[in-house]
Amino acid sequence: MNDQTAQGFLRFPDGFLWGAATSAFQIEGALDEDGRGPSIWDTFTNQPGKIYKGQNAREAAGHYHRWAEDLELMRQLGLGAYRFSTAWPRIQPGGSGPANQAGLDFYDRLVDGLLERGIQPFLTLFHWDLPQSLQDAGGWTTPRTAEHFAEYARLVANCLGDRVRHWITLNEPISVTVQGHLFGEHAPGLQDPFAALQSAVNQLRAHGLAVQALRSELPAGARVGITLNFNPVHPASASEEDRTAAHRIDTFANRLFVEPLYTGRLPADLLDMLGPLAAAIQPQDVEPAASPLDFLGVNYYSRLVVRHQPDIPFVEAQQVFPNGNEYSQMWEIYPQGLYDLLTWLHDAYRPACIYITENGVPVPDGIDRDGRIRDYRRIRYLRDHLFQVHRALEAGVPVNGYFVWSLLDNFEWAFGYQMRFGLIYVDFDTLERSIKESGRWYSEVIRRSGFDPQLNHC
Ligand code: IFM
Repeated sequence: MNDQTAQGFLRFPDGFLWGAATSAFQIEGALDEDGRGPSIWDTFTNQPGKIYKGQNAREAAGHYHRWAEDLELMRQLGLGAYRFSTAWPRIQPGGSGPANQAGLDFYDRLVDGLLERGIQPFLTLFHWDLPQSLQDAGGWTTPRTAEHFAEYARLVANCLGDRVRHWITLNEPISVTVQGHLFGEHAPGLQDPFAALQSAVNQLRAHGLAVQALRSELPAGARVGITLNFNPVHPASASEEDRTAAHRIDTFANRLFVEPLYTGRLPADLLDMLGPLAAAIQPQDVEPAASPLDFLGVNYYSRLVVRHQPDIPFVEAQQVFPNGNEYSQMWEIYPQGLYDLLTWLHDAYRPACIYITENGVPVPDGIDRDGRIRDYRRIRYLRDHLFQVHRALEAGVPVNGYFVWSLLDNFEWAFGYQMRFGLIYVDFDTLERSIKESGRWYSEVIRRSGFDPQLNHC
């Protein structure tokens, strides 16, 4: 735990929401059932060499058929909220046109099941599974996809708006832009800076149009937000060059999406950095993104340490991994970054309300002889990050809830099933579920609305 001073039990405010999160493509499986259409991730996972060991999400965690069992597990954990995404290709198999009723029915049952158990649904409309037919027509490189997204938002709001209070438009648009359109590590697998930039602008536009559509369909009292992921950026050294490199990456990784939400404009220094590339976009297309929000969803996993690297186009910076820091299978473990991030967002943009919509760590868990899953590293990670959330609350940041990523072990995109993020272990042969030690620990945190940071569980 970083910079922790001796103190007792850390209590979170009354009404603080404790949740866990998932996304449709990562857990549902049943890709060809009940009229679901193909998504860009179905296509991408079928291409050789894209996913660890050629794995796919045809079954994933089998949630489409095991949703009732999963609801029971959520109840057992004592969750106050559950963040899930609706699969656009289940609801509009071709990406536009009338709703596929069977697709909507699935989420209808899920929402009723959550409410029966006193668990608040947080619904994300887009967590990366774009209908393939929209990709064939240009995907996020065309503003038409933004119009289609608003229509889809309207359909879902009409069906579930009487019961779902919290709505999230997009999940992590920067990942779609960078990993999907610049590095080609995610669907749709493009490596094209022009397309990347267009995807950013069109996602911002889609978000704004969807907020407007949701506001016109949802009852008063509905809460609308977006989920962005952030990585505080630190220079590898105190040199002027490294500090400039860190600023450039920060503009791209952290400010590209949040700034238009609060100003209606792309960051001016971003446009300078892009130079001739900026001709690929109409900057005024992002104006709808400034439609007022009820909350900001924040995903936090790690920070970035960068150094000057003139060979890298536009940003002239490169990530480095200093020796001596603690790393997980994917990223550096840096809890202090969550406090820094929350206080920065509060100071810079004053969001009315923040939910941590994802935070978690991959751990190579296994079942011990006695049936227990001793994922102590995850407990330490969650404890140390919650400690920083508590610090941010004390500093006056309006954090209203926290969601662990993830409820279940699931399909971790290009890493396939190699990365386990769940509070609940999934045996991917049998789909049997078992609550991990971290799930039991989190359940106690929820029950007591806090924890004692001095207690060492590991
Ligand atoms: O699994 C992903 C999730 O889909 C989006 N946020 C980061 C998680 C861990 O990589």
